[in-house]
Amino acid sequence: MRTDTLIYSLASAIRFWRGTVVNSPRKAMPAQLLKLYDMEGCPYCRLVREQLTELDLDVMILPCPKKGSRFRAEAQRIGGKQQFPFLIDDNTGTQLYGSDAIMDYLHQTYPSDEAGPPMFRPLAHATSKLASMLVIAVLGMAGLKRRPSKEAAQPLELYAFESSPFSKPVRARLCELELPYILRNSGKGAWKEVGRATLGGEDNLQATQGSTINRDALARHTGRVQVPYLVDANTGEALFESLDIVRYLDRTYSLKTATQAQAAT
Ligand SMILES: N[C@@H](CCC(=O)N[C@@H](CS)C(=O)NCC(=O)O)C(=O)O
Repeated sequence: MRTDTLIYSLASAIRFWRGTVVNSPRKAMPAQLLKLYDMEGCPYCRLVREQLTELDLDVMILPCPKKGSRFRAEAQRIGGKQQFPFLIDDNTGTQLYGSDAIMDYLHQTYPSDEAGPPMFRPLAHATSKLASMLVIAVLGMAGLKRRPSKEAAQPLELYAFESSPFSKPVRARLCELELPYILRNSGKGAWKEVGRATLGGEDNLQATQGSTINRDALARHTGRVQVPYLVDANTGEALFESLDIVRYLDRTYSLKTATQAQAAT
């Protein structure tokens, strides 16, 4: 098993695999995409992203790694400080800092039919910090430190769910490269689907059809329900497989030399 997969799996286990299963599939997304100024490796941002998976909500991620030069200044201009997570919801004219305030807001504004077990906040904060520390200890500043990159004219699109150990390295690289992306949250429709990496073939696709908006879209467009899946409208590229996606991002957007990028994968 890859070291990063093992570490990200352990981190998700520490978080009790929150951010895996949707509470109840959403019938439609909010009219305006939510926006989250986010740092992938930040434990508070993780809690918000877990909830977005469980509430089955898409979100525009505006990555703000340490020393980031693209969206940090924007967050400061709009909200007054560089603190992450920072949520903007144009559907209600809301701007919020603070993971607890954001989670309370999302819970009230976008309730689901079957709310999942409530997060006991002190435990959520403690375990999320522990998960981040584990990742930093073994994988370094993954998802925290800026890598010089070319700008993308249009946001990329990523089908993923928060706890997925294969989605995590892709989100980490998108954050490091400061590439904005629409996170198409694709949480599993039920706990019984956990552990099944890929759904393909007619029987499996029948089972997953309509389970969530994004899983349904994946099945329709690709014939496969597997995450991560990246779509890049800038180049017309669309691909599965975390390692291939990270290599694609480095090749296309990183300003590091090819050798450095190769060493980092
Ligand atoms: N209480 C806040 C704490 C958020 C926080 O401390 N975020 C850190 C990142 S983990 C941050 O924004 N640091 C400033 C920076 O990275 O520039 C919350 O729950 O959202």
